[in-house]
This record gives sequence, C-alpha cells and structure tokens, in this order.
Amino acid sequence: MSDRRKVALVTGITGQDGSYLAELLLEKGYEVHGIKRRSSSFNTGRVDHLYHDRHVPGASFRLHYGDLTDATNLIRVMSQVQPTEIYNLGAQSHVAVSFETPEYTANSDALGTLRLLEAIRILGMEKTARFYQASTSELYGKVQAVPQDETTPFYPRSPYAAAKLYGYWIVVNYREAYGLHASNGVLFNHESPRRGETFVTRKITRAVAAISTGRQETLWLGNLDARRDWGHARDFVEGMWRMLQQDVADDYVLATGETYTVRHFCDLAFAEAGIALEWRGVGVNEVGVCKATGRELVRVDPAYFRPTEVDLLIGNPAKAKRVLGWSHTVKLPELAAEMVAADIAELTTNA
Ligand code: NDP
Ligand code: GDR
Repeated sequence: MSDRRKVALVTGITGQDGSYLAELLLEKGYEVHGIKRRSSSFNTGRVDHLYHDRHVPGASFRLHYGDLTDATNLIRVMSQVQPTEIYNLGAQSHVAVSFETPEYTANSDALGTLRLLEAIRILGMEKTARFYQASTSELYGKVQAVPQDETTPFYPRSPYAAAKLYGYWIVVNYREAYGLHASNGVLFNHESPRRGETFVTRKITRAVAAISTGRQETLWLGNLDARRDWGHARDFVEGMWRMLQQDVADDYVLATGETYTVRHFCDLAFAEAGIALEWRGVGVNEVGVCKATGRELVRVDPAYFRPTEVDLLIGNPAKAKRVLGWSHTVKLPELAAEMVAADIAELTTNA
C-alpha cells in the first residue's frame, strides 16, 4: 500500500457509514472525495465536522454533487478525482421504503452500482482503482441456514434486497470478466448514534429519550419478533477498508455472530433510561409496560409490518476474522447505551 496514492471516492458519504468511513480514511492520510445529493435543506450534518479537520498532514476532504442515477455525472467526478479506492455506500437503504419506491430503489441500488463499474471501464481505471460494494445480509432474506456465511444461498425478500442482489452479482461478474479489484462486504445490521431516525434501533433510542424526559407518550413499532445481528458502524467501516487492502479481491461477511429480537433491544434501551419493561399480550395486542408505573410505553401498529419480512439474521464472520483479522469490538448493550445517551443529550441540548 505504501507506494499507492491514497485517494478515495465515497458514494453515500452523507449517510451513517459514509461519515464513519470518511473519518477513518482521513485518519489514515487519504484524500477523501464524497458524492452528495442536491437537497433543498442541509444534508451534510454527519460530515460537517470533517471540513475543519485538518489535523492529519496532507489529508483533505471534498464533496461533489452527484447521484447514482446519473451516469455522466459519475463518469465526470471519477475522471476528475482519479480515485484509487471507490466505496459504493450510496443507496436507497430503507427496506420498508423500498416497497413504496421499488423502481427508484432498483435504479439507485442496482443500476447505480453498474454505472460506477462501467465508469471504471470507460475511464480505463481497471488496474488503478479498487472497488467496495455495500452488500447486505438482507440478501439472505427467507432463512435458508443459520448462521449465515459466504456460502449461504440468497433469497431476497424486498425490492431493496432484490436490487442489492443485482449489485452483488454484477460486482462478482466485473471482477471475473475484467479483472477488477472489486469486493462485496455482506454486512449485517450496524447502528450508531448517527443511524437514520427511521431504522428500528434509532427509532427506539430516540423514543426512549423523548419518553424518559416527558416529551412522548408511546412508541409504536411493527414486528417485535424480528431478530437481527446488530453491531456498531464504526467497527464495520474498518472491515470495509481492510477488504480493499487485500492483494486479491473477495467477498466477506461482517457480523457479530449474535442475534436478538427487536423486543430485546427495547428492553436494553429503556433500561438505559432507568425504565424496566415487562411484556403483556400477544401479536398486535402486545404491549411493553413500565414495571414501576404500569404505563403502556410500547405498542404494536400493523402499519409497520412489511409485506414480506426477514425473520432471523445471524452472521458467521469467521472468514473476515481469518483473512482480514477483523472482528467487532462493541457488543449490543454498549451500543444501545451509547445511542440512548446521545439521543438524551441531543434532546436536552436542543431544549
Ligand atoms: P444511509 O441511509 O445512512 O446512507 C445512504 C447514503 O446514500 C446517504 O448518503 C444518501 O444520501 C445516499 N444516497 C441515497 N440515494 C442516493 C442516490 N440515488 N445517489 C447518491 N447517493 C444516494 O445508509 P447506511 O450508511 O446505513 O448504509 C450504507 C450502505 O450500506 C447502503 O448502501 C446500505 O444499503 C448498505 N448497508 C447498510 C447496513 C446497515 O446496517 N447500516 C447493512 C448492510 C448494508 P442522503 O444523505 O442525501 O440521503
Ligand atoms: P433492516 O433494518 O430492515 O434490517 O435493514 P430496520 O431497522 O429498518 O428493521 C429491522 C427489523 O425491525 C423491524 N421493525 C421495525 N423496523 C422499522 N424500521 N421501524 C419499526 O417501527 C419497526 N418495528 C419493527 C423490521 O420489520 C425489521 O425486521 C437495515 C438497513 O440498514 C439496510 O440498508 C441493511 O441492508 C440491513 O439493515 C442489513
């Protein structure tokens, strides 16, 4: 690596993972370029602090307007930047929303990946640029085996997962057809205080902050039985970077190897605010009740159920550990504690 230029281009840099990855790359002395979308209001809140971060000699950070649905833009930005590493994190990443916007999700998540790979070919960068694709445990979908690893068959259960399936295989195909250094990271759920507000963990930790400070009465959720393998986003972006430092490109699962229900995450998060929950009732009538006061704090709204659900995800990250020397460092209770503390701080600071 030492004789290679270190210039990264990151799509989705304004998202949760993009912001942590940008921090990591700047710390490592990269010149970091990101693609941001035009928005009618500010959308760079997660990376604004990096504009001022000049403590690493030679490091720099720059944003370019663009969109994964706009091929000419991607070619122009890539041609200007001449990246040595490309991280494709940009996506319509919300599974439930993908049922509402399936065509757009396919355009950005599936064809967007193809556009980037074609840009590499058009610009003759096959030998100079390495490519990371944000693949997902959602590919496993309807459970075929547990735990899931690089050999587990895929069975996508949403327009999002189907679009990401195309992204996964087009990356494999371009690696095999054109010798691209292109890798899929099949990442299980990872969260943080920067997680989008409508994903379930952040929805819960924000509600805990609001309920425990008297600002909200009830948290409405969908499927409490869904099981996820949740890690911390900061750990996972380290794994992305490690994949691109390998001599040979390959596909890797990143996961914690532990799985918990949405209900259990509620227990952890409320406990952080000193609220012990007990669960009463079943199905749509299930409620999470505060043991001390009897108040019904968590209720089920079937509007949040998905047309097809992914019931159980649990990953086996043995290959990443063996080849990349990667493993997670943050366990779920610590993650929930960090998220609740951040949400309480945000509410009380902005009060
Ligand atoms: P976020 O939703 O937080 O961020 C998504 C990013 O993609 C944002 O910067 C968003 O921009 C950008 N984006 C959306 N649509 C487009 C588009 N058409 N063109 C360009 N940029 C676009 O996701 P995460 O950071 O959580 O996830 C990063 C990637 O990893 C995604 O591809 C996701 O599908 C995948 N993934 C995530 C996992 C997780 O648990 N977090 C697990 C496995 C895979 P804007 O800010 O303007 O909305
Ligand atoms: P997921 O994350 O679909 O796994 O995709 P999300 O947090 O949205 O859902 C996890 C599970 O919780 C259940 N759930 C709810 N989900 C949301 N969002 N809101 C609710 O009110 C609610 N109640 C219950 C869901 O049904 C689901 O089973 C995330 C995204 O980051 C993807 O981009 C990524 O690919 C996968 O993780 C791995």
